[in-house]
Amino acid sequence: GEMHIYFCGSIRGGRDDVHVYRRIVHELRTYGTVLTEHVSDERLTDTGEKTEAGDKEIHDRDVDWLRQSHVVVAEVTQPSLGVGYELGRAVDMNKQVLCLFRPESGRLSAMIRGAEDGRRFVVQDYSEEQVQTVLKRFFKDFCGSSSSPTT
Ligand code: 6IA
Repeated sequence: GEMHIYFCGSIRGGRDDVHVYRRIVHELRTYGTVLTEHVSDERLTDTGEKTEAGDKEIHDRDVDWLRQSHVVVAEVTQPSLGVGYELGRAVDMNKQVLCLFRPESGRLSAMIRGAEDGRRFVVQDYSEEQVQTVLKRFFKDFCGSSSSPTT
């Protein structure tokens, strides 16, 4: 069936990179259903003008989506407690994980860089122009041939 992709990006950790999230989510849609498209919604701000649900509902729904996902893709450049939490839960659920990091902005947490095992947990340094290329390689190498673009 359709591949379910859980995308993680900073919300209350800061929205500086939302344009990068948009680019990634746009590309991810060619591989399957993105369960968390709102993360790349420019109208969703870190100050919370667009709160339709309480924090417990947000948490429980997100963990549920995480459970239903086949692959987790996280943009980890902007540090976010929520993204770190989601990645920890994803590892515990034995999900296939890709972390995308733009090294120009500093050093990645040892708990993310150090979780890399070259198989289930992949950390990829990249720059914005490489989004399409790195995703293509990741889905080919780590998500099997059945998960090539469906366009
Ligand atoms: O700690 P952060 O807020 O930066 O955590 C971001 C991560 O947690 C994202 O990858 C999301 O999957 C999840 N998350 C955090 N907040 C929300 C949210 N609304 N809706 C959906 N997912 C979320 C937050 C309310 C907003 C008005 C501030």
